Amino acid sequence: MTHDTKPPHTEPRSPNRRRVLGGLASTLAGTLAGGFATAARPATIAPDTPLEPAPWTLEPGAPLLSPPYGVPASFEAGVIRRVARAPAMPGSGSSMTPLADLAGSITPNGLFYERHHAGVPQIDPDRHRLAIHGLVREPRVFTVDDLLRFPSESHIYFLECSGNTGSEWNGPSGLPVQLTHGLLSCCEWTGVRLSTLLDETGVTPSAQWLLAEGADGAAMTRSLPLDRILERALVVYAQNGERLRPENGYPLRLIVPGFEGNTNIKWLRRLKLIRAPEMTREETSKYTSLLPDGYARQFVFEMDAKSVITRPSPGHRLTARGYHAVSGLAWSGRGRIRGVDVSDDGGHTWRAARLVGAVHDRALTRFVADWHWDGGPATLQSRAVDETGYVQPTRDALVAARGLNTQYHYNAIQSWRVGADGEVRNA
Ligand SMILES: Nc1nc2c(c(=O)[nH]1)N[C@H]1C(S)=C(S)[C@@H](COP(=O)(O)O)O[C@H]1N2
Ligand SMILES: [Mo]
Repeated sequence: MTHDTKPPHTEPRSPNRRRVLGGLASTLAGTLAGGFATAARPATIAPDTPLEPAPWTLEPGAPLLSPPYGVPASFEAGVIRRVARAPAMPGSGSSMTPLADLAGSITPNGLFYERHHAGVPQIDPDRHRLAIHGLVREPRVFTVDDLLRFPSESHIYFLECSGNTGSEWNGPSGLPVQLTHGLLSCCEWTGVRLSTLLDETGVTPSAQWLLAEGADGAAMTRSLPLDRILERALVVYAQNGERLRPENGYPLRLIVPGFEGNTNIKWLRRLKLIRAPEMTREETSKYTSLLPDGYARQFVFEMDAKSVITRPSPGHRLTARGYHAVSGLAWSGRGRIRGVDVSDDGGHTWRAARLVGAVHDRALTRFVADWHWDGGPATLQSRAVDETGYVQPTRDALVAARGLNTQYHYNAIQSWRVGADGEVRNA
């Protein structure tokens, strides 16, 4: 790729088609005739070649309701959640979303990553209750049916575990993107605004924080600063149009958009209005980050802007020189993605990628960049910038700021190396 050496973000982020094609043509000029590498073009056929009927056109297909709840094509059986390592005990651990195999920006429910501290409780929705108590005027207990009577809202938000990409703190892990970045998913959540429920109970002026507790064996509990979450937090009962999956919090969960995954309490059973943080296990021993100076960061809620190339990524092999679309995901816990730059020379030069589809607040955003592989070694990287102007850091800058004593909030620029053999590696 012949790079622009302009600083990032001096170009419009959504160039029109003419500019894209013009840019591509000039990028590839001199190397390629006709715009695309001949080696990368699909097979050609003579104009009058008769097309043989495919075998599956010769008989009727499977009947309706086979099965009644639809499943992916059997040929896609390899597109599943996977674990990076066996959990220490059954019920704990996490499974990861196959990011390299997904299109667009929505994660199908069956592929949404999982993180459980004590397994998945099987909760009967008719027996489940959500209590709101503490510093309120009128404590209340809600059934799921009660919540269904409130006005609902639907919003697309990503969810990312604060441990996501922790594998890369000590340098390239060799893992594929599913196992480096797959504690990350995005869906449309439907439920009731937290503020609507607090209007029901009334909140006393001394209530500054909110304690949220799950009904699982871990009784996962976190304190949240009320003023920072009230605008967006939701108590949800549905994801991508259907009720929450058991593993994602059925029948009720808290969604705190942009905040680290663990604050999004699943199997939500209680919200307590409190004066100051409760200092639970999850905010003292866990989910704090030890800095090089011996101090620890605590209550690190927002997930910093981050991006990763999902195609090509480790495990893929480029079989032809010439044009390749480089595609990936970008997100920020502080708002919308403003832009993504892509490099093929390890970050020496950058080009603006196109943002594809709607760019939602605190949601995964798909980007695509045109790339010409000259057949030599290359290092592909992406760098996200969010609407606050925050720029995704290099690994060196992140390690300089945070040190190597922490497992959480790794958001550095990720490198995928393309060898002369076309193999893509995390090395
Ligand atoms: N009650 C409860 N809530 C929980 C957890 C849990 O173990 N129990 N795990 C947390 C963590 S660490 C993360 S990253 C997210 C994972 O949500 P998911 O399993 O729907 O992807 O849920 C959070 N909420
Ligand atoms: Mo997490």
